[in-house]
Amino acid sequence: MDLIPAPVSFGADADQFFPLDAGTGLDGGPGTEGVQRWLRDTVGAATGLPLSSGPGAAGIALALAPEELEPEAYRLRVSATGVVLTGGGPAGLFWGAQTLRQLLGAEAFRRAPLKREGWRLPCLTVEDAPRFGWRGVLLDVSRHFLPKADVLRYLDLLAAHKLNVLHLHLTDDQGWRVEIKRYPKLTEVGGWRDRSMVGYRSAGNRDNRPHGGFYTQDDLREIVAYAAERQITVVPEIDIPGHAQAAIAAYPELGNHDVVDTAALSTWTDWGVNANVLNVEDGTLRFYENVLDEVLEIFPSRFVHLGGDECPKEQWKASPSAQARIKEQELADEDELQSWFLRHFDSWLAARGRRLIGWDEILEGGLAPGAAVSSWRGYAGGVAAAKAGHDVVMCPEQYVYLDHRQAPGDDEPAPVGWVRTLEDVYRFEPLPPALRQDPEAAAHVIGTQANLWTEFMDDVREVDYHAFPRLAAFAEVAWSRLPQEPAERDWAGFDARMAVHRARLDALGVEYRPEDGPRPW
Ligand code: TNX
Repeated sequence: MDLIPAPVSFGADADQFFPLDAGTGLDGGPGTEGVQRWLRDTVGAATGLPLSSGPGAAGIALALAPEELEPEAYRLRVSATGVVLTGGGPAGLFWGAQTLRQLLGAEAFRRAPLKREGWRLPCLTVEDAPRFGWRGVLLDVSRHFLPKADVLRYLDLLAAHKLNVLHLHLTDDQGWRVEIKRYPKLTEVGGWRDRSMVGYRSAGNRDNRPHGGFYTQDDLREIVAYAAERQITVVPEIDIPGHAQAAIAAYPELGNHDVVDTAALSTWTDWGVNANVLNVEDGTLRFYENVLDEVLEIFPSRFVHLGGDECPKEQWKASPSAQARIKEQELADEDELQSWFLRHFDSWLAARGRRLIGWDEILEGGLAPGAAVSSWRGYAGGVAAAKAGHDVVMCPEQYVYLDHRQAPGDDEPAPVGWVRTLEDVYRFEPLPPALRQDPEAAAHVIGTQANLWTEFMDDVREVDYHAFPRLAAFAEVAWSRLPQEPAERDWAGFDARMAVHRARLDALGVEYRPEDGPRPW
């Protein structure tokens, strides 16, 4: 039936169908209301059928069976006389509803009906459950701001692919995107810059137009609530101690003012790794605790991402206050200083019932005790962390960096040279051989993630082009039970299903990379 991601098991009765019409209703007990609402709002809108709920409504029965199924698992039975969708929890039920929509055909992905008759579901039984609990996508809303409406639309796109974590990269050198009431200059100053670099790490070539924007706390609460209705957790990232020039531009006292004139800095207009990192003074620790106080109020996510990537240590080497901290804490070097800094926030978060996750550089100088790791520079960091008993999200840039080109050729819009094709993503295996041979360590791989950095994507059309169709392949890697040996994967079979899936994306209005790309626009 061309489902993406492929379900665990699937059995169809050929040429038998359940017809949906104006009389088809939804029937379900407590805990199924959210999925009923979603079905009515989306499938109802696309089909023009009322799909009314309530006593006497019949046709599509929704049920929860927590004693029988895992929370994210579901079973979908369609017979000629009715549909029964059972979820282990509301999440499983919701993922089952996504499958149901795919079974109705691409037209069910529109927002208004082209026809009101002839809707039918094929008779079948699907049993399904995800491989990984963390099936994430990073959206970098810092390098280029993505307006709220686009983020909400992305949550719908993630849900349609059974992806359940949106990692929002909210701060970086080039922009601070989260309103912090106590420190308004973070968005007033750090939310804006006067131009962007156009090439890849090639200073000098600028577009000479301003960029910026930020989300109010209410915007973010809305995003979190909209995500929760779709069984998606929003993980906020506040990147420290590197990738922080926007914050330093707003509050120069956060930078290494004893070695550079931080008051002269502005929100960065270049891409790459930036030398202007946070200082390690008490005032900076307090500042970020206050920031995180507000962040925790907005985001209920258990994990809070604190970055930790690409923090050059030159300024700390020169800074008397950083050196004093190294002495005071009896640290060996600047790597240990970064580790000390993150450990502080690891225990600060732990005291508030949260957990720190950071990029794999946080392994250098020693991993904070409760920290989880996003392994981006290949698998090695993730393997080391998992073997040491830390949780890991595998997101190696060699496979799942969606800012890398989708095909060779200088006419591809992403100036980043590496090529990660749809097939490369499909053949990505989150568990490398070193972990497949070590089940105890492998159990610490809580999931996988695709990362979309937006240095070169200044609107949602660009984001669509780079995200899709690759996110469809990634979703199958994260959800389905594919052969772990990449060479054994049925790429041709997936490619054939993609032909059907592209029609779904068309109906949703996703401007994915055409098969015979690059894009014509
Ligand atoms: C590395 S991945 C970065 C990002 C860039 C990305 C570009 C990571 C933790 N750091 O800051 O946007 O490469 O591909």
